[in-house]
Amino acid sequence: MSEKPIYVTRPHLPPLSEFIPYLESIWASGMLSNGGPMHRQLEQALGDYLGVNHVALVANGTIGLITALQALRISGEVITTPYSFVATAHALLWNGLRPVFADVEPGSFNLDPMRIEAAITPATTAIMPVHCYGNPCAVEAIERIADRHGLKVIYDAAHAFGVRHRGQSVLGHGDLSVLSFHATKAFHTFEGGAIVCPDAATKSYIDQLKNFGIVDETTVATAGINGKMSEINAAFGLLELQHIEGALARRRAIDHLYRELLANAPGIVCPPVAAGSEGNCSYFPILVNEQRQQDRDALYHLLKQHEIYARRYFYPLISDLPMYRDLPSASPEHLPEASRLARTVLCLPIYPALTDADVERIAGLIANTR
Ligand code: T4K
Repeated sequence: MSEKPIYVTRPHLPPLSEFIPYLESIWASGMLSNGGPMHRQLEQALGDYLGVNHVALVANGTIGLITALQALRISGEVITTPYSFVATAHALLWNGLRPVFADVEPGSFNLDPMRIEAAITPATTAIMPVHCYGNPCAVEAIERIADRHGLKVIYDAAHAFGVRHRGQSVLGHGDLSVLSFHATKAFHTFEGGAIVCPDAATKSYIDQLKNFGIVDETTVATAGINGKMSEINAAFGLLELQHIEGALARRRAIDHLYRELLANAPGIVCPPVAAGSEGNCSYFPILVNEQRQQDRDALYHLLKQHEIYARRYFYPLISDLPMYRDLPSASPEHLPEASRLARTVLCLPIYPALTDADVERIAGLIANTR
């Protein structure tokens, strides 16, 4: 039996002593929020690290998505994926938009460009794809479709911190990309997120939107929201950024070890990241296929009996949830690939503190059962 429970993820936490000087600095400045020094420094540092020019920090990824949709004044229908975390589609409902679900491509977990194009109607104004598990979407094909039909593209890049595609940050694609810095993410600020903007004017508008629409003491230009990141979260992000290379390297080593140990496990497929891309190993999804006698759910429960809490990300599909399932695009027949993934994918634990012995035990349980 297990020595200790193993969760799908655990946040990376640097030594507490390293955070104290940041707290002292916040105490000394008396600035706790509203774009203080930590906030400004983290925006700059993230831009440098990620290789993007304009980063607007937000309180979390969900408010980032909601704000991004507001910033581009999206209306009507938005084509999106059912194979994601609920926040993707909820952000559309919170803007009074109609989600239109299109199926994902076999192999990539991401929206299928052909299905996107087939879903366009006169009411479509935008596409909201997700770089699922940090695997880049077919960004070039999506861009061509968007250009052809005059659509905006907002990437839900919640999983895509540091992901590169053809040597460049994947966050440079689309009109806006939205990151999540939730505790469960490869880079985190406890809660947090960011909107990657193409230019200074867009960032400045988003900064206004996330601060109630305030321009100055007497001017409120637009009906904004409170989507600001606090100084404490931003300070933690600055510290975390100093440790990110080590944390990502450990993730890569775990990813590599799982692939080696599961290479010959019958009925288990470890999908590779798309060719020409560098992922961030923020998730380790496996596909459990019919060559295994027991299905995905049986494996999930078997691991659970050993206090290994793998997760069925993303089951149920968003399109099967009560607030979406009556949409015409939500029918399972329309979404065969996403439905298959929701039945067969299991995300195994992956996080920097996971030891090789933990990985060997998890992989052993999978490989030695049928
Ligand atoms: N778009 C996409 C594609 C997303 O995946 C997400 C978030 C968003 C948008 C929205 O971004 P945010 O608004 O969250 O910034 C978790 C996260 O809460 C969520 O952020 C994430 N996606 C989603 C994929 O996973 P749950 O419901 O699975 O979380 P929970 O509480 O079950 O945590 C998972 C495991 O992590 C636990 O078993 C234990 C461990 N854990 C968790 C937390 C919070 C810790 O060890 N420490 C912690 O502090 O949603």
